[in-house]
Amino acid sequence: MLIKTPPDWQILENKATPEPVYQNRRQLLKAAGFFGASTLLKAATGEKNPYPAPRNQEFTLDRPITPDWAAESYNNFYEFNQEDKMAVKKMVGNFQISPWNVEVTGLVNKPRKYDIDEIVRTMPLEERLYRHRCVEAWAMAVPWTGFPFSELVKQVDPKPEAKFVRFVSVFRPKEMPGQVKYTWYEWPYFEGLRMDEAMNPLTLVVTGLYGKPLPKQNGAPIRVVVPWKYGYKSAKSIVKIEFIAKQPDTFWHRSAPNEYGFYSNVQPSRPHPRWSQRTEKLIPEMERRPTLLYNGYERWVAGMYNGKEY
Ligand SMILES: Nc1nc2c(c(=O)[nH]1)N[C@H]1C(S)=C(S)[C@@H](COP(=O)(O)O)O[C@H]1N2
Ligand SMILES: [Mo]
Repeated sequence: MLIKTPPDWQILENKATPEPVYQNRRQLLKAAGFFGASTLLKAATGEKNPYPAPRNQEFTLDRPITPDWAAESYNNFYEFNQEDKMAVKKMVGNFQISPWNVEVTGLVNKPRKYDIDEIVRTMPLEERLYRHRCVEAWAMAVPWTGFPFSELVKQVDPKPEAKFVRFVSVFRPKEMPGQVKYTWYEWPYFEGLRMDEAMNPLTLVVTGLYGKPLPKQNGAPIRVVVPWKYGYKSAKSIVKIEFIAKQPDTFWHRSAPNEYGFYSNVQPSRPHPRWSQRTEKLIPEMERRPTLLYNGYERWVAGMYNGKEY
């Protein structure tokens, strides 16, 4: 039997509620006192739903918010698929995100293991509108929910020798087909930041997107977001955070040293061997715009650099 299915973009486009409509509807429902049974139960037991978190008004955009259906169906997540960004969402079904622990270790006085539920319950969650820029030149602008990485750093109390932070994504070959299929990569995915970059107020630990828990394809249940750097610096589905003395290697630098440096700050005048970085394309329409230095976050981050980092 031949069943003709329309391409995904089409389906999603038709079914999608535009973001402003969705927001208004939520507000109306709230005002009318509409709360689901689970919300009531949680209220009765003293457990509150942290989503949506209050929006931090410091972060505004120079472009429209990307529709949720686009940000949640056009993904780079090589643990699942590297050929087809729209396939990731369909391949995450077996990926188990609960229970989930994050180990914070290395050169710290108070190493600890966090349970994801504890993080969501106890950390100061806020919503931030951030631009996101992939090195492949596609870009989006989305409301992440999370908390400054510096809040976590405070709790573990790094030793003076800690100069870098290393993030390690989960290794689950039974649930992540890309970790089996793409044998030439060094799994699990790993990334890193210099200590001052990690402590920068922009560096966010993210657990939510569009006022809801992070979808699996976007790096559930917990990822980091570093908005002034190319997207690959923002590791998904993190299980380990290590404080170390020496600059760590990274997944992409290891796989193609001439293409990916450690810093990877968004820099329109420095072309990547395969992608000129002069302009970018906003998903889903793919309209072109000029790339902004440090992805538009110069005010927050330029002081950390002398312009030679790559
Ligand atoms: N573990 C892991 N983290 C990852 C990736 C990945 O393949 N694996 N891709 C990176 C890249 S290249 C980008 S652009 C962003 C994409 O995030 P998004 O799918 O939520 O837009 O995740 C980054 N984090
Ligand atoms: Mo990317």
